[in-house]
Amino acid sequence: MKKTLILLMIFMTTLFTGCAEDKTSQTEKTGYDLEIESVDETVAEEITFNGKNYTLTFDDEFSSNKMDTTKWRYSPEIVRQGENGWGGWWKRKCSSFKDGNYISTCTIDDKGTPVSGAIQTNGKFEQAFGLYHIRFKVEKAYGLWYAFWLLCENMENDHTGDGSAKDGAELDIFEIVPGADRENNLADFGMSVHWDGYDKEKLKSASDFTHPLGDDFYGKYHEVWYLWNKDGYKFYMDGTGPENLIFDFPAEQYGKEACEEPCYMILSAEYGVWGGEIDPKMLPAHFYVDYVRVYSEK
Ligand SMILES: [Ca+2]
Ligand SMILES: [Ca+2]
Repeated sequence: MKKTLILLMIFMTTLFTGCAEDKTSQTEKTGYDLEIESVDETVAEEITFNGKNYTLTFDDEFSSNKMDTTKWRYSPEIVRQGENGWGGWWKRKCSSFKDGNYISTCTIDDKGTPVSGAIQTNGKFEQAFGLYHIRFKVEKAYGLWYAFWLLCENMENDHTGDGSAKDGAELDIFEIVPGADRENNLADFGMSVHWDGYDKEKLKSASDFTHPLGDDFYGKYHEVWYLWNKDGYKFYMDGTGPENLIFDFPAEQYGKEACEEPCYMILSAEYGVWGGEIDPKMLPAHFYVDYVRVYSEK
């Protein structure tokens, strides 16, 4: 009886505060180790990655309990619902900075709207090419997807539709969609390139979603290295050896030529049909980011 009351109180608290954190209810619900980890290390200004030298150009270890506004801004608070229910329900209150992590909280607010946090670096940090290194973990939840992506400002502009990504692209470093294949209990997990602008007549896209994720992926930190150069885009996970190269997009196959325009970074969670039907019992769910480090080839 007492336990029921406590759980009810926790539920009420969550219901009325929208994005409030509650470790107790989360741990009971998901069984994950919800300890937030932050590696506390000195970040080298110069590194070598697969035989090439790189210089650090951006680093956020998220070590203060607030957003570093010299690096990030909140993504616009929009309810964006396009065809097929695709969209983002980004709310500032669903972004938090705690225990050395950025946290995007995905939940249903007190009006019944699915909401999530997103931050981005436009106007603060934009770079063409480079090595992007992130340490993160996510929780299993249906109805949504988590993403780390790069976007050129000019994707919204009119493009010639020349078939080349050289003049701007959206580079989705990863998207994780826990509810995409509920029948087999697998998450869609992949990398994409979109180019020639968002005009439907001209937009071109290429993706690789051949590496679905099982339950062992959730609740644990993973590291990704994304290498973008004139040859194309390479994605390494949990190591940087050849065996860790999960997605390899040669430029000639994925946009004819590699994007040469500067892009800004976005950390986000979104809802849409791709994620399957929302299961409120799986919310709140979180996207934790321990750090984002970006390098430029010397
Ligand atoms: Ca950290
Ligand atoms: Ca183009």
